[in-house]
Amino acid sequence: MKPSGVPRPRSQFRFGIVVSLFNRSVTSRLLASCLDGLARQGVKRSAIEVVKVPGAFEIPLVARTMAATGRFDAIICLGAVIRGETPHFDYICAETTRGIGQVALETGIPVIFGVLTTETVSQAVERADPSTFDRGGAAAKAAVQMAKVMKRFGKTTPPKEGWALSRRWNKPPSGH
Ligand code: INI
Repeated sequence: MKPSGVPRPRSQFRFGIVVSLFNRSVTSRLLASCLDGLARQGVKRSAIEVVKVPGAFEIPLVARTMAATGRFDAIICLGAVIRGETPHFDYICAETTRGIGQVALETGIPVIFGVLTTETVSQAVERADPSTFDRGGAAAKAAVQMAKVMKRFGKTTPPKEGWALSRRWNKPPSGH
């Protein structure tokens, strides 16, 4: 066991965070605890880029754009979709979930799903609260874990279609 008080080694990983502003009182908590979680794992603030978007529906496009830069080892998506009186909730949830999953598969970059989908505001607040469910902190942990997992495989062969999006796969082999 490491003696307490010994600082963790600095992480070399870089992370992109896309956070939606809709239900901002909840998403700002998610963002704060996610940044906290990354810091606790040795990630410098300068290794994190945060981009804000209007709502959860806009997250996948920005996540894909960030992933395609090749600058990040993982992208973390944070948002809060809370059921209202209309079926809007179901459409937003379905599109956001599908889009976020698609970004990871298309680019080969891990994309973390930190979007809350709840019935009520109080459920969302509880999930964002670092002293209870701490979904922001959990997203940070998952991002570091996935960055490590994918590093094990190095640069893998991209499929014929799909990963062409990512600059990471488009770099010429070294020596060329
Ligand atoms: N966006 C959210 O992030 N959460 C919600 O709960 C929500 N609701 O309920 O409507 C929501 N809607 C906005 C949507 O994500 C888009 O920003 C908007 O439709 C513009 O494209």
